[in-house]
Amino acid sequence: MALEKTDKIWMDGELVDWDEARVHVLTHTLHYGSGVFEGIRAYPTKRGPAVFRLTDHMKRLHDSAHLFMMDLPYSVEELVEATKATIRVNNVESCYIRPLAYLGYGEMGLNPLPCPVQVSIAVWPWGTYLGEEGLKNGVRMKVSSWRRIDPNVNPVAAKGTGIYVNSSLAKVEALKSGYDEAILLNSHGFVAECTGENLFVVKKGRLITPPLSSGALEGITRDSVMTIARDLGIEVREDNLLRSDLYLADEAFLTGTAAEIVPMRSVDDREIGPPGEITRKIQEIYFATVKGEEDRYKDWLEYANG
Ligand code: PPE
Repeated sequence: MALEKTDKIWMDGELVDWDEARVHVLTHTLHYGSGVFEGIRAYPTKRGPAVFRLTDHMKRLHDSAHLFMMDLPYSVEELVEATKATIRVNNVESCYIRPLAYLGYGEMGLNPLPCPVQVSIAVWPWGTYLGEEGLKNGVRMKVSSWRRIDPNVNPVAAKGTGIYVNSSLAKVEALKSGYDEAILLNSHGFVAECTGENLFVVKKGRLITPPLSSGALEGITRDSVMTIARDLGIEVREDNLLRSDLYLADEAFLTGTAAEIVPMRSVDDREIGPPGEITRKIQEIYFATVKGEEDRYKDWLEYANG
């Protein structure tokens, strides 16, 4: 998925030309993975581009920074306004939004505390993450041989750049083995999540997702899906899952900002089958919600022009 350029990237309060948005090779985060980031999407609506749960994402960026003892020089409100301004100046109808807070040039060595904290926000059009075909008919999953990072190795509640080496290893392993995406178990052997998505299974009409104590990120799409499902009268539980629970699921799907809501067609070659009724219903409401077509969830949208 080659990046589609837009005009400007927000860097520390300035709107910089896309091709000029550079950092020094001795940037601390490039060496030690000491950054935090977010992934957000804006969708086209009748009132222009609407960012889905923008404030919640920027709060999570602040929480991630807090876990790494990084003092962000911008408040949640300032980051929200900067994001809207970046969308406006680039004139995009819909886009993926990537805020990044990183430790810049100035100090080296493992103590990050003296480094300057810098922030950038880039936006670009980004199509379906796991493909149109996957969104419609489901993806093939593989349980990874890599374990999800233990919460006492890294604070997994943080979207920390360095933590994603774990996800990338699992992703590459799955792709090279002919699958679309990986599922990571934690060090206790329970299911945690996918490389950049949370996961849900449907069993006997109930929705089950691993608890945060599994090491899964507290996904904003995960939270939205739990709300939508409960409003539909579907019981939702956070429970530890074994890999066999995946194989025996009636339905299963993954959730994330980039991936959106994608059915799982099989796990380790055990067929789950075509997307089921609950999966399709939740997908339908989610896509209507992000486009501003669901009154019930209109508070989740933050308009770039308003
Ligand atoms: N788990 C992980 C590890 C994760 O990275 C994400 C988001 C999620 C769960 C779902 O969280 P949420 O987006 O709040 O529902 N992954 C982001 C990065 C993906 C990437 O390719 O980079 C995203 O979806 O934007």
